[in-house]
Amino acid sequence: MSSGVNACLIIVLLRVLFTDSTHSNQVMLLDTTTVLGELGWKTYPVNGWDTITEMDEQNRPIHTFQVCHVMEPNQNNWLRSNWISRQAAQKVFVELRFTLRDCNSIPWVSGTCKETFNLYYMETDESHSVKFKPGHYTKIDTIAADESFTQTDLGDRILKLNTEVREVGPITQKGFYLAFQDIGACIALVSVRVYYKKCPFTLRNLATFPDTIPRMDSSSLVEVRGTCVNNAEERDTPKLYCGADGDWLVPLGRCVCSRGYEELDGTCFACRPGFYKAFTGNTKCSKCPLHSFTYDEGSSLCQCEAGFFRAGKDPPTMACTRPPSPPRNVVFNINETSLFLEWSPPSDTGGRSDLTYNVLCKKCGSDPEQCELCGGGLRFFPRPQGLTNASVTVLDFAAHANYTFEIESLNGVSELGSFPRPVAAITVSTEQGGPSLVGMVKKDWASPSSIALSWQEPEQHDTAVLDYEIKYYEKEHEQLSYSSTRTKTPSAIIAGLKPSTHYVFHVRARTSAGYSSYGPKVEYETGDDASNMAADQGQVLVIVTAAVGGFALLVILTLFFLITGRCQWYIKAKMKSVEKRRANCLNGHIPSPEVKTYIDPDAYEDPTQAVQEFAKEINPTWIHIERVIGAGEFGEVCSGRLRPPGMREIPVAIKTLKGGSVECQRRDFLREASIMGQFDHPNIIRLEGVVTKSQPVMIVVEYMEKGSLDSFLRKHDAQLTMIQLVGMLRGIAAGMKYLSDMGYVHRDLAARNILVNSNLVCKVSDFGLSRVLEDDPEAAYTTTGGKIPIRWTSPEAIAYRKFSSASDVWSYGIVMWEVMSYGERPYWEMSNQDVILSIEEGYRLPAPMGCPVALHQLMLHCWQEERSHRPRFTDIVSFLEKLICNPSSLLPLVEDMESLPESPGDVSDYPLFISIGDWLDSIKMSQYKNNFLAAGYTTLDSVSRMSIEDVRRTGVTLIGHQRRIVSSIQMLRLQLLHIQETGFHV
Ligand code: ACK
Repeated sequence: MSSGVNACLIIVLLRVLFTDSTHSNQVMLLDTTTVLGELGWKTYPVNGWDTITEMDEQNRPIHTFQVCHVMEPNQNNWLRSNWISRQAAQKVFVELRFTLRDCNSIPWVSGTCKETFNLYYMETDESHSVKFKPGHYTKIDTIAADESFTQTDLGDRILKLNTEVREVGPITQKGFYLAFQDIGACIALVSVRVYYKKCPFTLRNLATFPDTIPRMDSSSLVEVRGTCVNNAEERDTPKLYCGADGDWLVPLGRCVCSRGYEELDGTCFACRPGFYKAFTGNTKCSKCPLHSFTYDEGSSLCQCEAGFFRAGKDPPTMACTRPPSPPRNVVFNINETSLFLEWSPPSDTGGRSDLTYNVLCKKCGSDPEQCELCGGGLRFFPRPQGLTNASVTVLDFAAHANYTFEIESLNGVSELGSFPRPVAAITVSTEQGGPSLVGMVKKDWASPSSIALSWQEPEQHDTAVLDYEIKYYEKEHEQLSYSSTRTKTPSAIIAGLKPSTHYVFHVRARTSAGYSSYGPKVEYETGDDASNMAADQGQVLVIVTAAVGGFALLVILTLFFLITGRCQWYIKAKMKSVEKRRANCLNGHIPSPEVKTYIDPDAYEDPTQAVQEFAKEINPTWIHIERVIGAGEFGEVCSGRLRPPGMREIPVAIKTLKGGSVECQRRDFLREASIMGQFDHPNIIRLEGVVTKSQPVMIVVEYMEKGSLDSFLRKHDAQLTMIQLVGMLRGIAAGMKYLSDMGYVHRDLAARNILVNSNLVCKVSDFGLSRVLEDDPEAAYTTTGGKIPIRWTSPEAIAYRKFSSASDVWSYGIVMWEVMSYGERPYWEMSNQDVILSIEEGYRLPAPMGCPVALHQLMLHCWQEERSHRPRFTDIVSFLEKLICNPSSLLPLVEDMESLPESPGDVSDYPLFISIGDWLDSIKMSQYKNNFLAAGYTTLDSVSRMSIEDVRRTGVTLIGHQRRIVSSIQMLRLQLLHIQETGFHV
């Protein structure tokens, strides 16, 4: 039977099938379909297999091997390939495509016809043709057809092509032969392909990986290390594993583009001029920061424009900045003992926030050219240099002197700017009748350990000397230290001295107008006789008791109570006398009138009666509405003017009741007027009247130009002076004192419910009892069913609706915190539930940045769990007035506390966090844990020393988050200080 049956048909079909069927991970060692010339394969015996080479339509040869001796028994026909080089392969794949005829389809062949053939190979290094010896060949497999020629019912023959692949290996010699043994089948072998597999060259994660041959053992992978593309650097060693099938597996590590280069389609391209990339990584190039430029490609840093600089620690991503302009509006306030200088920040901070001030004191005579530095006598609080607040207190200045203070603003790049730096100067004369110098200091007697001195009283104008200060030191150790003591009389016995030692003394006087300068220095020697010691000690005791006991005790007590903030006792004990003095201090303070009692409008059977009693009816024609300023629960809030006949026109805010409101809404709306109408206080929003007899129903109140306090603070972040802030707090407290004196409990005291006028006077508004709470978007339902503004409300009011003036005091503490943080949201994004839990656990809001210790301590008192321990509004008003009268008491800031020797107060009330993670969790800043760790802050101790700059450098860019973290760091510092002092460790 002819083996050429259908051969042509097969060939055409296969040409189509084989086209482009190679894979990129296969390296072809032999492909009979692509061999152009004769194949040259050998057949044994020669008449066994037939080699047929035909040309396709493109004139390419098609090699086919056929055998079909199915009628004859005992067939043993061999076909042998040429020598095939194995190249890099350890294991090769042999792919055979063939057709095999089904014996059943051929009549009369049973017994002789076979349906399989055998595949053999032989390894050898010899590439030249070796003699064929079947016994040298190793069998790979018996190959059977999956499909064969079959015949349909209609007698049509259908072509079936088989593809079989066999693995051969390991192959160790340089090459091999393949052999095909036919034992009596009808076969057409249409292609033989021999290949091995490799993992092909590839580019992954900016690293290249070379062609790699897999291991023989299919279960083990080849680890391949990648090489970074140009201008890229290893982040983690880039690796891939080459699998047995020639697939790359498990990519590990990567390369990232170097500084000045950015990634695009797997390569690193240089940044364009005007762009830069400061860090290695797969970020994009960025535009040069403000006030910087680059004309080069591939820049990692932009240069600063002329006049702009980068400080050493400024990141390259930061805008270039310049030194600040000088401070503005320097003012002073002087009393008998202290000179308070205050100024406004420079109009141009140079683009930086690390602003500080240096104060230099000069004494100038009549010729302003001949000034000299003030010398070491003056004391500056907190310090003369590196001030972070725009104020300083000067102590120990001499009376009858002219001081010129030069104040310069500095920032992180001041050193790089030009010199001399511009300053703001102010001259202060202390010529307010201060004491003149004391007369000559004489030695009355000396013992081995003491010296008695006396001097002439200074010539007084009309102020009495309060006391004298004697400063003395060992002559030989002048530079090391000095001591001082005080006496009320013009004599003193200085005890505790060394025998036979020279001491230098100088004395100054203090009157209500301040200190005199120190008188001339005198030098006296102690005696060498020990017998007078007992007498000395007796005298010293008297002096210490009289001088130190009388004056210093007062000073220490005052400082103790101001600074440690144990103000409740203090407030109660001291406020009565302060009350008397405050009228002198606060201009325009009006003593409270006789206090009335508040009457609940609900006590009236007919609520309209309450409105009529407490609110004036206004004729709507007197009202001129100008514009809508907001939306209230019942309708729009407008601004406009009110001009009752014969009276001057005043600006007003008009709350309207929207049309279509039902009777109960009208009643609720007017209830606020019935409440407000009962109040008359400069810090309570004033009701001008109501319109009830025509539509729309209106409530007319005084106009508050700056709107509500919370939005006002947010708009003026960090722009108010400490005295302005405390003044606003005092106003709110005064309004609340008035309300509590009248027996009215507000229940919704919060910055959003305070209005501010153009003079920054704060007035309490939003009255209406439970309705207020329904109205307040902050109010949330509690487990007991009420609706309560959780963050502002005391624990007892939340837990069992125990509202009282004491719960208003708690809310007032929160308002203080809102004010001192310029409208930050109390407890930030903590959930209401977390707020309640943390309060129960003793957590209290930390001091906002720049908050004086005295104010934070007052807040903490307002947040005492036991409500009877909280201060009353009357105490709060008095305390704040005292602070206003003594601005220096506002100078110690919570962040400066470490430098103070006193105990940090009630910090033990705060939870002690154990890890940085716990701490960040507690302030809801968990997202920065990695930033802190990456920046090397691994202990709370190291965190407690961080400045705001350090916090920024860790990558905290949002101002609100910086604030929150810095406030908490201040608290942390106090805790650590407390731990050190008490020895209490977690
Ligand atoms: O924050 P604001 O500007 O101040 O927006 C709200 C808005 O109306 C809705 O309550 C403002 N507002 C309320 N009462 C007065 C008032 N007496 N004077 C000025 N603005 C007011 C408030």
